Amino acid sequence: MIALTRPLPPSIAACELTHLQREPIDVVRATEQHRAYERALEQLGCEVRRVDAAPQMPDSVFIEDTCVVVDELAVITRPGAASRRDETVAVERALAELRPIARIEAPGTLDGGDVLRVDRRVYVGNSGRTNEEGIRQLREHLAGYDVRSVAVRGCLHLKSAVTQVGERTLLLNPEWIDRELFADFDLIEVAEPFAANALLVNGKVLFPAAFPRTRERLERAGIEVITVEADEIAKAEGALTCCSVLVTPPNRMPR
Ligand code: CIR
Repeated sequence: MIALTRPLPPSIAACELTHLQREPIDVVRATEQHRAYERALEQLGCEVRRVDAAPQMPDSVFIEDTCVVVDELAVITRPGAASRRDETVAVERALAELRPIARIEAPGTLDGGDVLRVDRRVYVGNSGRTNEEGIRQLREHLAGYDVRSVAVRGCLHLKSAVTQVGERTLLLNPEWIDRELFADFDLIEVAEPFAANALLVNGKVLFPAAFPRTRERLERAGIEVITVEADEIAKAEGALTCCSVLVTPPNRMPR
């Protein structure tokens, strides 16, 4: 598995914030946490490829929002926050080596953080960042996938509220998303509000050290959990999935 990441920019203090109060961000500590995250991805079997740094783009470390990658193609998004739209240029360049490219065009908006794919099913959060037109365009690009628009409330992105933690298991915060939407999955509910964003990599789950009670629930369900410190990055309203894009190398894909 290839993990695309992007260096943490020194301008991160000027990031977009929607549900959080602005707090000072220690860039040195945030950078250390980001490096530890990249090391954890390597330990989980990923080849980490860093997209060119964008020091003047405060949210550029949150690379997940700039694209949606499936086996067949990569869809370059049009992020909902206007301040983030230029982030896609370098990501598109990196992805062009790995997949055919499609794009979300105006007036559509879509953030990758709103897209949860499990096999051929794709849930897309109709959030403050992603609009119906963005979802319609994504559905057109993802022919053969079952693309479902879902409402999220009280959080930034769909994947703030629900992520995949096992083949048929999702971790979810029922305050922010309806459980009933995922009735055909096994569900684990968070024990801490911001704990629903976990990153499943090669059968193991990367998870923030800040949420031990939710971690315990995952482990009780037989899930192998690797923790990383991510509290400094969390002050920019970013979680773990946001900091990478996982891409199956073209030569390892089923034909
Ligand atoms: C933003 O508001 O766009 C950034 N400060 C945080 C983005 C986090 N991305 C994600 O959850 N996928």
